[in-house]
Amino acid sequence: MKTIASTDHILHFPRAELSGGQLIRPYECPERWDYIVSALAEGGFSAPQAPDVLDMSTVARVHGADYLQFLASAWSLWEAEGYTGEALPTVVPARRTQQREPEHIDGKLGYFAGATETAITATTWQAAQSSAACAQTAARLLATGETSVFSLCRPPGHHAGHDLFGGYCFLNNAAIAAQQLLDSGATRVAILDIDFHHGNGTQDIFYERNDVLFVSLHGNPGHAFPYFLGYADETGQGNGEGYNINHPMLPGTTYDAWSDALHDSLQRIGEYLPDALVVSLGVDAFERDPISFFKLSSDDFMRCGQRIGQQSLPTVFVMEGGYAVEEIGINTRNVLSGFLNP
Ligand code: 6XA
Ligand code: ZN
Repeated sequence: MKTIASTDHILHFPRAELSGGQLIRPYECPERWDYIVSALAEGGFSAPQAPDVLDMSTVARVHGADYLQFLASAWSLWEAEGYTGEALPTVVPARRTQQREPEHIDGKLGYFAGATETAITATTWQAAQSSAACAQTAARLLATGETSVFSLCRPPGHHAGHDLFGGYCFLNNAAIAAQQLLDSGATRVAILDIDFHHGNGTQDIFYERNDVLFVSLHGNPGHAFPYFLGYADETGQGNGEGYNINHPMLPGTTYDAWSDALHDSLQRIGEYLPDALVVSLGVDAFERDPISFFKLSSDDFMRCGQRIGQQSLPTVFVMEGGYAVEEIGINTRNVLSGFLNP
């Protein structure tokens, strides 16, 4: 299995995340990438390959033009205001307010914010584009004959909606991979999101479409980020009705219950007869993850990978979350190794 990764990930390294009322060093940190690269090398995986240059036309099919323009210009507008800190949203369009994009950068940040913990820095946009390029290159490789590819994306993507950033995400890498597979000839693509958090951005992007089936296993939104999407009764809309499946689960969920949801998810994916599968691969369902509440062990990630591998679908893995940093490499590798040895 090839790995696509970009050293540009280091260009996104904000100093601050707003968490528990404090500005802390972000959980989503550059060394996550290093631990994964090391664990893959130790496991005999081939060295990561750099991505091709990002083709924005695919990105523009999953994100709004106004949003892409915002991401590209946010830092210069922020600097022009004379601000010296990192760009964080402080005011959002709440209920019963206008949904119009303001002129001022503080207003724009809130308008495009899906959550307010995530900072934009001078070089965040470059890192986000290179991360998306990894997903796009992985999808192209799958379309030209590879049977599985791992896209080591950083920053992650599954909270990035059609026109929303937050939850450490800017461009939706999994959605871009799925769109690239469609653009390369696939008729139907399934996305399986096994990150602990609901993939609200991915759901948002494909909610009214039936060419992408979105299936997510995650912490119940009543108890877990992103809080405002991810319930089981969100099943899609219009053409997309029936093509969105959520499996929210409660605090303390172990592999027994979690794997029932995985089994159901893969059965539904099998019935959809997709040409390819994109896995949003977060490993924050891990029992020692600092910000999550599922109880999967490192061995469980191997079993999970095996179960996905039994589907025998051409598969792109796209890295999402996972914050038990010293164990992120082994847990990620276990999913991929399990997949290769189902
Ligand atoms: C912010 C929590 C962001 C969760 C990010 C994540 N308080 N998403 O891992 O999958
Ligand atoms: Zn997560």
